Amino acid sequence: MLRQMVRVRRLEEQCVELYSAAKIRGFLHVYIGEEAVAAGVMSALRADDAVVATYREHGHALLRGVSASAIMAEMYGHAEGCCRGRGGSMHLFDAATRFYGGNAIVAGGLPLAVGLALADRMSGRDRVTVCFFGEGAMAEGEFHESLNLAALWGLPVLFCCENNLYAMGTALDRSESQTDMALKASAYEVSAWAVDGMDVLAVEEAARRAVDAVRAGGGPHFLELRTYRFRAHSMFDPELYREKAEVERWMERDPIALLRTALEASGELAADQWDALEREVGAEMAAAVEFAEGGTLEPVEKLTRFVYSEREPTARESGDRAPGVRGSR
Ligand SMILES: Cc1ncc(C[n+]2csc(CCOP(=O)(O)OP(=O)(O)O)c2C)c(N)n1
Ligand SMILES: [Mg+2]
Repeated sequence: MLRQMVRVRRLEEQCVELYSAAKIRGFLHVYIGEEAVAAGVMSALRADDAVVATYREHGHALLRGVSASAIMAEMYGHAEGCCRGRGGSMHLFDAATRFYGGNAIVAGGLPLAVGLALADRMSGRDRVTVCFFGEGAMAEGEFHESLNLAALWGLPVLFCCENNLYAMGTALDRSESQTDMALKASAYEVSAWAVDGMDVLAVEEAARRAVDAVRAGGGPHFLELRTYRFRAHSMFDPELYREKAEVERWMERDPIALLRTALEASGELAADQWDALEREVGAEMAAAVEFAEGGTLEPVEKLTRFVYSEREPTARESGDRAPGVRGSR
């Protein structure tokens, strides 16, 4: 898990640098400081589970198994990226790892997760769908609709609220009357509890417990991961809404430093092992940048490709539709 968190940190530090060099354009929201959440939760999942995330999702994609190279090429808008350059930073997507985005709409991923879980339930599969979202999403109608239906129908979803205390420049206690997110979720008869989101071991343990309960048919569960973003909301944020001292206080609980220190103290991480880890991750990210640099742009005439599915409808899909309507075209 230490390695996983370092991979996410180094990937995003690289992205910030490339953004400043105008190699990456558009919006860019980094997860720096919050890595323990994705690392802990992902380690509790099976390969056939599904993951839905937000626009702050580079780390989730990487830890789900999308390669750093495919992510970096996507950041560049190149055809070799995981969405052939059509998604960019906010819309990473990869069907092979069941990573369903990358959603730019706040709370937009929640109904998608409920739909994926409903499909699994109807098909009799014991898969779990994990949905990550910020605490800002809990002020949206979609949060309430999704929690209600998931609970009512007992669907296999794990809702993971990444509570970093701010929604862009708005502090949680200035925008929501109930600031205890787990309590708010439990209003829907969903098992919900809060976890220290800077402690990857605590996150992993809670996620494993929750995922096991969901998979065993216990219905939706909810985790409030209490965390903090060390960087600005996006690359266009002058950060006028919080004190530097507050950021520094949270940085003392950097999830990577916490685990590294604990492993060194217990003798499980020697100095040369840390150096090797840094070197290997550095090489992985350098290779990803090189891959992205060597990429190509899709020709303009192909830009509307994939707006509609190119797959032929199956007989069942054709049969299910009204006469004259052909599949998904
Ligand atoms: C429906 C909708 N409303 C507003 C926005 C603009 N917006 C983008 S990010 C954001 C803040 C969301 O905060 P939070 O859910 O806490 O996630 P965080 O960025 O802290 O990870 C807002 C309001 C949007 N993308 N979608
Ligand atoms: Mg937030």
